[in-house]
Amino acid sequence: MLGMLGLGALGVAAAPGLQRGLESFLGNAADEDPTGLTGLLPNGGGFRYYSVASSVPRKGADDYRLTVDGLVDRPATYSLGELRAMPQTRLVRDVQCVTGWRVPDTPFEGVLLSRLLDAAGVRPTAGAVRFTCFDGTYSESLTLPQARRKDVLVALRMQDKPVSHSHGGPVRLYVAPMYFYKSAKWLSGITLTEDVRPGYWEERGYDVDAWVGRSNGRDDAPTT
Ligand SMILES: Nc1nc2c(c(=O)[nH]1)N[C@H]1C(S)=C(S)[C@@H](COP(=O)(O)O)O[C@H]1N2
Ligand SMILES: [Mo]
Repeated sequence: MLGMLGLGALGVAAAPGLQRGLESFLGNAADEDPTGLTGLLPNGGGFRYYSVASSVPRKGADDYRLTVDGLVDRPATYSLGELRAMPQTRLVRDVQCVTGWRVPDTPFEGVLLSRLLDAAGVRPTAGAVRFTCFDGTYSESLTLPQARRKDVLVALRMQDKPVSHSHGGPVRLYVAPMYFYKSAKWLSGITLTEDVRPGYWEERGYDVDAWVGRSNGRDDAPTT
């Protein structure tokens, strides 16, 4: 409990853009809710749009690039068109933010992360994957076995539409079995590393293994 209280303060200190941009709107709500705004923002279908960066460039078919590098034999860079041309997988699961809000039965569609890892030829020394974002700030991580799961996507579509800019488009990560903070928005880099490098919220105390219902989110989070 003390840990979580400490976390709230840390999260706010580390997100000055958010505080500056939204404090008039939210008052102190963000103090208690560092990873998912408390529901005061206009949102589509139960989602809270969330960004720790104060502004994020818009990218589309002309200028979007996804790099796969690190401990791989064949580093690669994909355009949006190239990702769209690959086989697409569709998943329909509940989205669950660690702070409690959830959106049931949300379709995501995209390229299996494991396919991109196989194409890159992961070296035996690699044990983890680090994700970086073109917002310049956010990062995430998965162990290699987690990253190879069939319910982890490099998502191009969400709610049966191209992923919108606010939801992290044109390409975001979607880690279906974990809290939504694992699903990095504005995905631009996939780097194979030896060990897990904790991501943005993980450096601020949230669990690296963010299984819904089995990590340090809310005690009452449902186990879907
Ligand atoms: N780049 C980036 N990705 C991010 C975040 C962020 O602030 N920046 N927030 C995370 C958190 S805590 C949540 S709940 C979801 C919110 O996704 P949404 O804005 O599409 O609802 O994105 C996750 N991915
Ligand atoms: Mo979140």
